[in-house]
Amino acid sequence: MPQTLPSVCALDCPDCCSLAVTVENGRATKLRGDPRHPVTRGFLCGKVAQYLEREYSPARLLHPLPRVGLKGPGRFERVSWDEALDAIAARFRAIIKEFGPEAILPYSYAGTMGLLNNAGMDRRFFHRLGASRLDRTICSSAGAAGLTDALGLRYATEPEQFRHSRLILAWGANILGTSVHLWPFIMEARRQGAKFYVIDPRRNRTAAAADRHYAIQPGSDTALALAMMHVIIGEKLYDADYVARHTEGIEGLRERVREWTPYRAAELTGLGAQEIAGLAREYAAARPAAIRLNYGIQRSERGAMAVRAVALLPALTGSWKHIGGGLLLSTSQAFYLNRAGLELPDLQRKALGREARLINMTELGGALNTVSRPPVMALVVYNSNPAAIAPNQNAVVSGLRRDDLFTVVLEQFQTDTADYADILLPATTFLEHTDLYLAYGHYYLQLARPAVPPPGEAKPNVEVFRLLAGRMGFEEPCFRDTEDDMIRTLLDSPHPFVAGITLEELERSHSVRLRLPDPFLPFAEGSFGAPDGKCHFHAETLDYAPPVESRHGDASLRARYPLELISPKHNDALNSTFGRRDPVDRETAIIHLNHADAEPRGIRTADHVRAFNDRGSCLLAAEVDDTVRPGVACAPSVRWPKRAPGRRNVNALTSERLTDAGGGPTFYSCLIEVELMDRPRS
Ligand SMILES: Nc1nc2c(c(=O)[nH]1)N[C@H]1C(S)=C(S)[C@@H](COP(=O)(O)OP(=O)(O)OC[C@H]3O[C@@H](n4cnc5c(=O)[nH]c(N)nc54)[C@H](O)[C@@H]3O)O[C@H]1N2
Ligand SMILES: Nc1nc2c(c(=O)[nH]1)N[C@H]1C(S)=C(S)[C@@H](COP(=O)(O)OP(=O)(O)OC[C@H]3O[C@@H](n4cnc5c(=O)[nH]c(N)nc54)[C@H](O)[C@@H]3O)O[C@H]1N2
Ligand code: SF4
Ligand SMILES: [Mo]
Repeated sequence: MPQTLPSVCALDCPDCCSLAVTVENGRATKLRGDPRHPVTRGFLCGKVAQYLEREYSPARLLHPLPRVGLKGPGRFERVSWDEALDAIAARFRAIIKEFGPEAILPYSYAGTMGLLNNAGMDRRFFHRLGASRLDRTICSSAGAAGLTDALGLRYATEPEQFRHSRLILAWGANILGTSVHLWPFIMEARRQGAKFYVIDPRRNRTAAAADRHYAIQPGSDTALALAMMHVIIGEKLYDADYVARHTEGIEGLRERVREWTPYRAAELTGLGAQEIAGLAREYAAARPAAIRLNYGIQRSERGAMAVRAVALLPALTGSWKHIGGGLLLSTSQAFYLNRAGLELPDLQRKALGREARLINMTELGGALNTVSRPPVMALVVYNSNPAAIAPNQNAVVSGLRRDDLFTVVLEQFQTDTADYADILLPATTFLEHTDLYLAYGHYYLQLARPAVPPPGEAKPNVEVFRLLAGRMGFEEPCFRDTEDDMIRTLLDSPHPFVAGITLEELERSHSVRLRLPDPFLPFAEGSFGAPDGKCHFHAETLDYAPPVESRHGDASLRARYPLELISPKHNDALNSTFGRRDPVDRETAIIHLNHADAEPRGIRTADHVRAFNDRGSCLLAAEVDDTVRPGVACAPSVRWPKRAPGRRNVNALTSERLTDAGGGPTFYSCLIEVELMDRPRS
């Protein structure tokens, strides 16, 4: 008899869907979105609707595999778990003896969003070891810094409320590609007459479906936001009552934005001055107006400032007062779980007598190649594929190739990173292990139990680090915690948003709304994060300068590399997770160009081109389709480098330069040149 079991999509996606898995004879045969979940609403995105192909792929890793031969070609031979774990522990001991524990570096991100397998037993293990800590900046840290600066708290408008909006701005947010469960709410609003505008350098799937597309130049959003404030304040379109009661510094802001005329912003953004003024007026007049800000705008050099500037707009218009107003970037901060209890950072003191050093994951290339004290001598990679996704790929790969670097990789598939492993360990998928999930695009906490058994000898990250702790002789009881113990620890939090949510309740309901008022209007009455509860404009630090790598940046660099490259997410990919799929591979091998740039270079659609700058190069197929404006190029990400000729993807072009705050990557501030390589015969 087929059974239907609940689960949760663990991918790094704001929607964190609730799943219904049909299981027959221990095998999953169908995956659907749970119709009862208020955000999932019974459907899945295209990539996960086909997840069972990945789940049962013959390419899944099944056994522990030490490498044979050189790093890179990826040849491995099977051993037992005992042999593999003993070998890792022995090597760790030798490295600790010679270099100290900080020579060991974990490298992980959000291959799974499940809290236990993302930041559970692994954190305990590395803290107890005294390993270097990883600053997990690769995605959202600039945006988090900017949002905190603006609001003091990272709360957001609930997705369900977008159905009540009259004007919705998708600002650096490819909703139809990267958070599709917001779309039905937007459609509902539009059916009732709402307008939907997109602010994005390329005409993506979402822009193509919008009422209007503002094709802004990359990295210039702060200029647009400042000019919108110029109009809103100058024409007295702001909510004077809300501003007086719940904000601080309007006079300073008025002064600050006086010089930010739409004409000035027009030059920097590539938009028309009238267009900018019109957008500001419409935004201020619409009640309610909601902004879906996503992480696209903060992957540029001053990305934190850009998020901050945009996030001040709803405070100015008082839009937080309305159901369907405000702004949605991330909801994750509201999940006040006992993360310290899960991760046990105090174990570092036991190992080192202090906090371990912190290494920024965006600078992995630098960390592996520069002499530091101690040098990084061991790398443990899980939930991530740095050989594909980290910037400055040539540096990353030359680091991974180091003979004296001991690399352990926990993976489901043989990624590029896995090819450089000394020991490759088979990992379970979210359908195969227990985990607890918060979300960054809604306010539901969810529990998933294994729906199917793991293939071969694959193990959850939790189990691998538990076993390694045993091998290292760690005797603290926390290393014997079960998954349920860890979930109970997480739920042991006094915060009113989660107080009283129990494992038993989660077991019954699978998905539990945080204890929030319904509707949740986080800043309707102020209650911003500052001690006085106000939104502080502190305009003296609010300003715009173009990224060094942009058309208004370093002129001599631009003379050599005249195109601004963005490499946003592909609609049917999830970073590099689906890089094995042929259609994804084909479409992440494309660079979109404007005619005005392609023609003088003799480039036509389908031509093979080389994209290059001082950091490296990669080979791509041109698509001359004017989805970007002149001077901009767009290469959807993230391809598996080993599927590309020359084994490089666009991250061979991106730099390790960090954002203005938060230590984030600047993937979308990247100047390149493109040249014709050859024309495939048709
Ligand atoms: N299909 C799919 N879904 C995903 C992912 C995926 O790879 N594929 N990845 C997941 C992850 S890890 C994340 S972090 C989220 C990210 O979700 P998003 O933030 O929505 O994704 P991005 O593609 O980074 O950026 C969104 C849009 O910002 C635009 N953009 C780039 N530079 C600028 C700029 O300077 N200004 C403005 N206004 N817009 C700009 C891009 O063209 C893109 O259309 O999506 C998640 N969901
Ligand atoms: N050029 C460019 N580069 C980018 C971006 C971009 O927009 N452009 N986006 C950046 C962003 S926003 C992000 S978040 C990063 C994402 O970078 P990563 O976090 O590295 O994400 P993925 O490429 O999806 O790789 C996740 C890996 O984890 C594995 N995995 C999944 N579940 C588990 C598990 O339970 N256990 C173990 N051991 N492994 C598991 C998957 O098989 C997959 O190979 O990429 C960044 N890189
Ligand atoms: S990737 Fe996102 S939209 Fe797709 S199923 Fe998972 S959570 Fe839902
Ligand atoms: Mo991300």
